[in-house]
Amino acid sequence: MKIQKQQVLDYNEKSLKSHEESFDFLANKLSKEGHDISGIVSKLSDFQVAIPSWALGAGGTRFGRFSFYGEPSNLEQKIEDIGVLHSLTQTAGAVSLHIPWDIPSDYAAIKEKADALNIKFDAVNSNTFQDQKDAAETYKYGSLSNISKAVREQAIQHNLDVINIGDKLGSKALTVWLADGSCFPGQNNFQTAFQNTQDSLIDIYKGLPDDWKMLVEYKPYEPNFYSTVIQDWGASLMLANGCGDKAYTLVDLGHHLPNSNIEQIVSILQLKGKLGGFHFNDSKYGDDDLTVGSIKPYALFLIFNELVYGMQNNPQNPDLAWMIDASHNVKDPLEDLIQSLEAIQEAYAKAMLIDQNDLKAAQLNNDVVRCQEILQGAYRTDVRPLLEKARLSTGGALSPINAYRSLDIRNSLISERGKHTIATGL
Ligand code: AOS
Ligand code: ZN
Ligand code: ZN
Ligand code: ZN
Repeated sequence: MKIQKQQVLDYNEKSLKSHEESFDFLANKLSKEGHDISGIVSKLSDFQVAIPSWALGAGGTRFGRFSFYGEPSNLEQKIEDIGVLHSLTQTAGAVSLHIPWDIPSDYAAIKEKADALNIKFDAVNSNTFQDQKDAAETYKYGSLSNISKAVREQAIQHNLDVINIGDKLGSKALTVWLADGSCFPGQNNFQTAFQNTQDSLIDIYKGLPDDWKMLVEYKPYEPNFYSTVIQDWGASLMLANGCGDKAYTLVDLGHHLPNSNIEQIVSILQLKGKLGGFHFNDSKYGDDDLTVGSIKPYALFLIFNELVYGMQNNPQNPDLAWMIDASHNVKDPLEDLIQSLEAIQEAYAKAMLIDQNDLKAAQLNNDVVRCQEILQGAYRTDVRPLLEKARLSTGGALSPINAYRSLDIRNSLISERGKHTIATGL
């Protein structure tokens, strides 16, 4: 499955005029207000988000899994799906692999396929939350934190193997997310579990190539419901600091207790130069992994406001690994990802409309009302014509979702792959 450039051009043809009208109107208005429209549009075109390999099939819940049909059943097909997303959105220029779900059987062939579709390999994810086939030790009671040295060593070795796999593909980061924790009070010694985790991470860190990063993801609960070893950004930051300069905190939007001020966390981590990566999704209750922007788009915008500020003012913080970590079981996964990519771009574009000088002046005057007006003025702007322009300038579709439907991609995938295919993942 591969979308040809001409198909997208033909599809765009009929909406071109109405796009131009709405773009000109908006660009004119925003330029008068002092915004650099071509600068914003080119930043939008440059912004690339990695697609998680595990989101290309319909996600499961612990109760069931319902295929959306035509799912990719191997890594080649997953890359092809991302190629479809990238052709339409021009924003999905990377993939984040999960090992062992995505071990390549032929590295050269996978690289060639990804290169041809202009897809890079972003952070690779290790998996010590499931027992692997034929493994000597079990992760039932934890991995890097386990009281058993043999289990810890197995988990450390797995992470080193993942680095090795990623290295062959051109990845430059390892994401570590641990399910380690306890379900009942007294089950674990908190200090021992934390110290074991730190020591294990240091062993992994020692195997990290010089130009790699280690991204330490945190999450307050699930699958453990009493305690999680890396429960929050504080724990993650301590562990990253304990490893060294190449270790950073990774923020997954769904990994916070209700009403946490995520934008503030993001902001302070950037100040400290320790924000390494992002898992975008949305949630109503917990780690719901819903489509980005589907529940709390204003919160997403406020997060982007801090990210934009950080990108402009915090040279001490490295470029971020932008990734989506969303999946569920009622939408076509590719349509879902298109919606997520659009929501990310929209929040980014709106955040770039915040006049940081005006905002600073209002803050210095303690003009609270004006501060809110500045933020909400940007938020209320319909920036979709800017997104369209960014896509158009790089060969993408004016409306990726409509193009996906009008090109009937899902049915092509079904006829190519068959109906009852299952993508690896959760
Ligand atoms: C788990 O909750 C985390 O979000 C991880 O990023 C995990 O590796 C990913 O969701 C795949 O299961
Ligand atoms: Zn995540
Ligand atoms: Zn998660
Ligand atoms: Zn999640």
